[in-house]
Amino acid sequence: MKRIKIEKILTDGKSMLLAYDQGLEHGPVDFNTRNVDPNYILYIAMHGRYNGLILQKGIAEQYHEHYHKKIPLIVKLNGKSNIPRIFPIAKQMCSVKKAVDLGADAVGYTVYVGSPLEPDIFKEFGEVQEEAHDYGLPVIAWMYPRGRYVSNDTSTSMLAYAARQGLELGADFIKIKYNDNPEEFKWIVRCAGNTKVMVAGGKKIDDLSFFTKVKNIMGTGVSGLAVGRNVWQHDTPMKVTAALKKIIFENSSVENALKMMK
Ligand code: FBP
Repeated sequence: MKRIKIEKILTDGKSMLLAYDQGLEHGPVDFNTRNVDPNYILYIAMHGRYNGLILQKGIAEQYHEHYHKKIPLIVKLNGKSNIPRIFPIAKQMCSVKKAVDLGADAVGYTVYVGSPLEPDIFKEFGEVQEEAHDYGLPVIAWMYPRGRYVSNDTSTSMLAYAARQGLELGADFIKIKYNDNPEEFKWIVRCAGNTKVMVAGGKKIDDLSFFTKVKNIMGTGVSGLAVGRNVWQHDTPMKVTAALKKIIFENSSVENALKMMK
């Protein structure tokens, strides 16, 4: 079996990734005149020394010369927009080979847990996972419960099932949403077994709430955070980045993180 190079997106077993695939998922509604420019995000990712930047193929290609070899790259292989209200499914749009050509250090794929199209999603994810592993590339699975059979996408039982599916499907990392309950989240992390858990940032919230959330999350045994809007929608993204790093990698307190924002 080929060795999977997970260390490329980890620092001492922990990780902080910057996600910038929202333009496809949500449209430009998340952006302002600064963060609509991919160069602004590349600056934050590189100068903030993130463990990786998550991009769709288009931005990865168009801005390649600006970031190549300066920041680990995670290429998202599937995605969807929020315009058609169809069954939740995001088909593969970028091949693993293309991601390798772009210099990817890992690939990402969204699995809509509970979707009526789950069998097709599992099949495609299985192919992507095997191909990526043939190249030694780690696979990050966005395990997002969604669709008419999912009544609560952040309940502990649903997230625990999603985490377990990530392990069973062969993801090296899963990216999941938080249930706002650190004690119960520990069970979710246990369900993921040796698959490492990263938590999604979510909608932009105030500094105290966000740092408290991250501090609580880091106490549950996760590997880290894959954050987007709470960093690049912030007025001072480099300060948030520095404060987040203190919490994630140095176990710093929320109070210390807040002081760094002054
Ligand atoms: P945020 O930190 O901005 O929430 O990004 C996390 C993320 O998983 C993105 O990678 C993705 O574009 C988005 O959330 C999808 O969110 P949803 O499917 O809930 O709209």
